[in-house]
Amino acid sequence: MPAITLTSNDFNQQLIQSQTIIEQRMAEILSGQIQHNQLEDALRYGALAGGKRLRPFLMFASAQLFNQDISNVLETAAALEFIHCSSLIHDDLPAMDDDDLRRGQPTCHIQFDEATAILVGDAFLSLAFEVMSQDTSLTVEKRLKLIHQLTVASGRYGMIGGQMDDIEGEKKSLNLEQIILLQQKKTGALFEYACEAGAIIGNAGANQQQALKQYAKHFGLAFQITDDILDVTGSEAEVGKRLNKDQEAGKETFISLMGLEEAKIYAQKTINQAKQALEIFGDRANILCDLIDMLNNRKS
Ligand code: GRG
Repeated sequence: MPAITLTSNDFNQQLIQSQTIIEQRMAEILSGQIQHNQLEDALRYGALAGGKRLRPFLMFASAQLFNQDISNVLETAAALEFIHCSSLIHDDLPAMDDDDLRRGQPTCHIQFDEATAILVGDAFLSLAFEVMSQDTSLTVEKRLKLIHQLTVASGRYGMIGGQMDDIEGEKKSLNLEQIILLQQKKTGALFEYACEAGAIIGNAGANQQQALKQYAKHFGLAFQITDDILDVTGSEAEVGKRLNKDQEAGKETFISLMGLEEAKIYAQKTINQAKQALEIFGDRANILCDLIDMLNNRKS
């Protein structure tokens, strides 16, 4: 695979460049299937219809700290994004959040049907590990470690476990500590994996790995707080819909627990802690600092 680097010094340009690189690779992987049937159409629909591609960007930026070319992490980043896509498709199902729209488009089960959406989510999960197991640019040891860590991050100890905690949380009232733990599993685990994978591929030392882990933990928390803030400060139509949904489900959020103003302060404090964790990397970590700053100003 030819060398690929993020070339622009402008952060927004780098983000766009990274989105283009990952989407091209995901499209290539999906076009490798020659049959055109409903599953294939739905896979492309679920993977290639927008999204900020934050997790691949985190992985690229982490790997670049260790002078790794993006081509070395591209397959792992695509696999992670496929798992993220699978989680969104399953999360939108009637048995879960029961959403009709995702990124402004009909959700997978609305566009196709429920059975197809379940199978698409399952297929993305398998595809992720198919892609990683075939990544011959990495040693077998690294591949196995990356695959193992992704099973942990996405499975019962991570994202899926967090989703279950979230569903069970609807029946009881959770405190701040419990909400943080739940979100760390449900949403944070994949962000943490993105940074961890960059460090594994880049042969990071123990203190560098630890620094990135701390950054990623704070990134996940800041992401969730700002997501909750967005629910009450975003466009009116979306706000009404999302707030009612959370209220109906009886879910606690950072806003319900601490109020909007406190949540904003907490988000900023978390962002600052994330940046402090990266101090050992000096200016080389600017791109990761810019990314977490972006969370405060995001519109989606
Ligand atoms: C995949 C087997 C399998 C199970 C899925 C449904 C589920 C188990 C987990 C839900 C996990 C989930 C949806 C967490 C929420 C994460 C979140 C806030 C997603 C939004 O992330 P963004 O903003 O999305 O990065 P975009 O649209 O930019 O990609």
